[in-house]
Amino acid sequence: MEMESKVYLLDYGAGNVRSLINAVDKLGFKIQPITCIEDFDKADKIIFPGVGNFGKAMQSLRSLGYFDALLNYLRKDGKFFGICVGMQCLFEGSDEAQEEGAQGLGLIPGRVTKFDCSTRSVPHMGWNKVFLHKTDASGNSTPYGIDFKNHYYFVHSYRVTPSTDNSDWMLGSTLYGEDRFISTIQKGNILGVQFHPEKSGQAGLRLLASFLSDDCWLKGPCRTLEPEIPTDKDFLTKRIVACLDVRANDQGDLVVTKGDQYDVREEGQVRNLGKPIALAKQYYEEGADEIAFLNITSFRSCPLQDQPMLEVLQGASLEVFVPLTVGGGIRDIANPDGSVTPASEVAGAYFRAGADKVSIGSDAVDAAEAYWKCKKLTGSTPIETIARSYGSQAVVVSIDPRRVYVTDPKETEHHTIATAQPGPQGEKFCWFQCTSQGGRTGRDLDVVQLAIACQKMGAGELMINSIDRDGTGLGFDLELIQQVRENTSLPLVASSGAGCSAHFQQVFSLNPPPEAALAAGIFHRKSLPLPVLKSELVAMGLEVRSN
Ligand code: 1PR
Repeated sequence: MEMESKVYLLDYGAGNVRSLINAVDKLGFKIQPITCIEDFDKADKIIFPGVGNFGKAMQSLRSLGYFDALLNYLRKDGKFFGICVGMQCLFEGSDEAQEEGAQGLGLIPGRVTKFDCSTRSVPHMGWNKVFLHKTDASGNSTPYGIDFKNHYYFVHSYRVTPSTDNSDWMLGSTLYGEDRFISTIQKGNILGVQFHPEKSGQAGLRLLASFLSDDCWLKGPCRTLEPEIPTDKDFLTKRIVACLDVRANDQGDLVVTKGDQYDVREEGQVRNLGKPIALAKQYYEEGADEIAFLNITSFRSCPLQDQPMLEVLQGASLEVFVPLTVGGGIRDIANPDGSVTPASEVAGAYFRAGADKVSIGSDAVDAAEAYWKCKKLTGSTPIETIARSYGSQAVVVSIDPRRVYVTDPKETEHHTIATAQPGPQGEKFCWFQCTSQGGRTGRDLDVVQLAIACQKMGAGELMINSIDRDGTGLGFDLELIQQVRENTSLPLVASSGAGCSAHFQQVFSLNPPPEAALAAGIFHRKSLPLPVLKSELVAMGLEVRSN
């Protein structure tokens, strides 16, 4: 019977709603888009997965004529689930929206404001916990299946701070550093979360299922809990990213491969370590917090409709409910008829296919070099155009640096470090040179220059590979990560060289540490499966997400 209830999706086309649709589908429900004002009267339930930015969301609601219809629906206590910006829109307004007429729905007192980025990385990106402030009359302490034991996936730069005016709405709060913000709101039939249930693995699917199946605790008076909120420590986990380097092998099959210092051939053949979608599903089930797909032959030109990774993303997003990143070939694409598909359209195609973030390699190096030539932003680089349309959190820059040794820092104008791993001639200094085309071309740009320029352009995260460490199992290049860390406040993903769990512990012991660590070979070769890695990290005292 419940299968027939009309669940509507309020979408204004700003990013990846594919995962939410897939999650609802996976749970056995059907969801249909709202296409006209009358749909608000027909709906039994509405899900509003705000993606992108507050101003754009509110302007879209107004221009589509949905503002009043949604407000009426909410005032009548219609069943509603707002996700991320979809929850923020219920408040009075947001500092994110400069546009005129971008006030919020004003249902809940309070304003959405930005995290302070002087003390920690912004956006708040990753898996964190929700402290619950209410139970139902019977003392059920996991309303909607939300459980303090679980972690949920957050990605946002703006948040609402609890106040006496909105305390009756606050169902859950979360700490980021010492900053406590509202992460779940609920009153009557209206529910909202700052995190993404469709990206929060099994814990998120349980919450969605609870909303969809009416298995709610909403009826009857509730009791207010005043949980002890520790203010000295948040529960943001260290993320573990499983990376799949994808390319066609010599037989033309799309396979996951893996290089040693970027060389993916063994006895002349491309290493074949499995099929991309099957491996992604396996790593998701084993507890990967994120999956990255890199098209490592993206330097070959290929029109958008022939991009093999689109199909991979479509397939993976049916089965994988943690964030998906896709990289390789995110740039302006020349088509056979001479036309050009701009990078933001290429990215848009990947978001619609199910990606949450795109990762930009070679094009970021070009853009950073151009930036340092004139020290001005053009507004037209792929990083800028994609960040403007889809938000900074959706733009990762992937760096492929290699060490260049010098005996004296005066030999170069690049940012050098004194290294504890001297060069082949005993050189005691080095700089980290950016490369493009997967390490094929060395550039006159170092990682510090790249990181600074990309942050200015609006990138949301940096993935730091190392050609020297890739596939070696010798551990992450801690000096490289440290140098980038000291020069940017962007969230960092340390990559290349992981061989055992102690290597993760080392990289997460940097001060300040990177937000995530990525590995490939140890998972593909099963020398350190994800469940073993995670349990060893827990034993080492690190906050990681349990499956
Ligand atoms: O330049 O925007 O088209 O993007 C190309 C992308 O493809 C870049 O992100 C680049 O890093 C990647 N890439 C290109 N060639 C290779 C190669 O290996 N021949 N892969 C390549 C980079 C590095 C990581 C690897 C980690 C962890 N591979 O993806 O997964 O080093 O490995 P490990 O744990 O086994 O040490 P564009």
